[in-house]
Amino acid sequence: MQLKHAICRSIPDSFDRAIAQNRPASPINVQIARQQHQGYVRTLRSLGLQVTVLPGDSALPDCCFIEDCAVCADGTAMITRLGADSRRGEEQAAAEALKPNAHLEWMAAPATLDGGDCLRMGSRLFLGRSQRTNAAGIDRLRAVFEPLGFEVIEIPLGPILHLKCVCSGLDDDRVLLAEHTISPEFFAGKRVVRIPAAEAHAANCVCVNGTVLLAAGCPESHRIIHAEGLDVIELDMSEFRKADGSMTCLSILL
Ligand code: CIR
Repeated sequence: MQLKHAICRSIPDSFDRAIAQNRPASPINVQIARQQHQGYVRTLRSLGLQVTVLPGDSALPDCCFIEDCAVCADGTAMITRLGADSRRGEEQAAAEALKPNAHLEWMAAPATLDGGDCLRMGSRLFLGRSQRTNAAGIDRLRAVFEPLGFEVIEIPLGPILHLKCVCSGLDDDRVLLAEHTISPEFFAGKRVVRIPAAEAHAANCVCVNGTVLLAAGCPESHRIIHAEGLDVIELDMSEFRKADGSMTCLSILL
């Protein structure tokens, strides 16, 4: 699938109060996060994407993780109801930005879903059932996308935050998966490219038209992806990792 656009959202001043499952060893440095975010946007542009960067909102410390606000496929964008209370409201700006490019669908309480739980590969939507994405959210996603010809495959995640914390698509046929996380059997019919558990955070990568944006400092994953015939660009994501985020979370790709 040829990607053309990305929607990103700037780092708010309050980013050092973003949700973190574990307290980081050192606090988030907002200035460094901004530099890393600029590097990410620059890289997407260098790969030919037209990137829209929405302003951050200090009332929403996690708002740069815009991926969680929508699931987009084939001209339809389902605007999510985010699983974390403190994040509700982030979806409004994303919806405004998506409106010119997509038909919008919405979800209502009690449904919750974070976009980081949804991995699209061709006509399949792999969907994590997680602390953030509940049964009603999954039902709503099915109601929107199954009539459009998508097959929705539910994957129970247990303690894993989001599905794409442990896997992402290299293309429609290849999934990058961190070992000892979820069963490769969920991806029947796809080629599963495994990376070592010690580099699990590298499994959250973005592939833009044949080039993979990979978290820096994961040499084995770099080698494995390169051996798949893909170019790799490493980006330092240290400040996003402290808030349990990484590469996919920072954009909605169209
Ligand atoms: C959160 O806990 O919601 C944020 N601190 C991290 C969200 C990361 N999003 C993603 O992986 N799609």
